[in-house]
Amino acid sequence: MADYRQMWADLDMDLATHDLLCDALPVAFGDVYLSQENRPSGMDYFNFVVSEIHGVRPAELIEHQKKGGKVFGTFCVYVPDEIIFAAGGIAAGLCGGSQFWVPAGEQVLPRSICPLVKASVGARLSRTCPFFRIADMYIGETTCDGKKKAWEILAQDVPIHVMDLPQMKRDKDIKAWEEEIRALLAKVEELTGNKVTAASLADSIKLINQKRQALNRLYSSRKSAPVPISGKDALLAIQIAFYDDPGRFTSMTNALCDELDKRIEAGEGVFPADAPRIMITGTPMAIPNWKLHHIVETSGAAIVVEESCTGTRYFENAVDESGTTIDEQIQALAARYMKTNCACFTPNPGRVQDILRLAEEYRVDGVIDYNLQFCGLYSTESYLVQQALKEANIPVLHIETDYSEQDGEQIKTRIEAFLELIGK
Ligand code: BJ8
Repeated sequence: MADYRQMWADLDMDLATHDLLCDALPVAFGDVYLSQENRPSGMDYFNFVVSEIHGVRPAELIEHQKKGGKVFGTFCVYVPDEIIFAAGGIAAGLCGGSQFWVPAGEQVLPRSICPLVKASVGARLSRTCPFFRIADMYIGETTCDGKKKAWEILAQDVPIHVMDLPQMKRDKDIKAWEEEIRALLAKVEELTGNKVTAASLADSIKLINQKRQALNRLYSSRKSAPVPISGKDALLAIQIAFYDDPGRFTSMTNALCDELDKRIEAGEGVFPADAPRIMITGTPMAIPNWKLHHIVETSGAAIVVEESCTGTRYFENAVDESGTTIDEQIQALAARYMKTNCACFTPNPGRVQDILRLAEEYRVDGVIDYNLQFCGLYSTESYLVQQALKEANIPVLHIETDYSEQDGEQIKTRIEAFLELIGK
């Protein structure tokens, strides 16, 4: 990585502790990613983004701020980036995916909170992530109890606007979400000093839809056998989608997909055509959480789809682009975002339907139901997910884990037994 120490110092980061993270990440990335064979050359861009993870993009965000722009940190796929970009702001996903930040989070949170929340709070309070330092404002949401309470703690340190996400999907809930999007728009206008117009919102809706289309294309390529890209690489791309410049991300992902199309035509893949095809469903895997994918794919199976927020929930369903007034556009945004099926909704039959549909589309041989430890929403919904999969005769394995490496061997043993059971 180039030398960004002055930038980090200007962000008031804890440089000594941050050095430890900078030393550890390239080793982990080398072990997990660079050890793969026959990777598409289009992954070079994503490798570069990771190699400069705390440098290049943070520097761009700071450049934006120097020109008077604002940066908004987000934590959930229900927060509509379109509103932020329409006001000339930049949205950057902030979810913490590293064990490195968990101890700092545990200083202010109970241990029995999911690692994603602990790492996110820890990343801010330990001053060891430039993204968490740069954001002018965080946009929280009322999805789970851990997050709701975490916002109150973070609010002592950074301005936060919290969106009140309904937990049902009746017409009145969709209307309520429209109101929340309106309130976000007003907040973003206030902070940026820019007015959102129907034209600027139309542009940002297109911009984000194009990113969704590129991800859709990437995922569709994984329906082929042999699969032209590893699950690990697809996961990396989608993790980067949360904070990269959307236009650049779209063009780099489309370039990668052009290469994957050629691979498919040539029958070229990264796993043998008969390798077991696995779907991951459940809680998100924020960067650099590559733990489960690494274990599964070094056990000989290919992960071909993730029904998660670092997966299909992030890009499925486009926003209707036909609206010509801000009111119509906000309605279209609310309608699209409320199609996402997170376990924080009740009832949530759409998620089970999505899982069964994706299992068919991606021709999966088995499903791993992945649960971040202490996420009560997903672990409780797991009963219905497993029941539906069993009824459909699709083998399923429930794995509950955190970000630490301690249970790696035990998980590997369970996955190997599961793959044996699948019998491929
Ligand atoms: S839409 S999955 S990004 S809330 S894993 S923090 S739910 S205790 S991340 Fe999520 Fe939005 Fe839902 Fe997706 Fe809480 Fe569970 Fe932790 Fe979670």
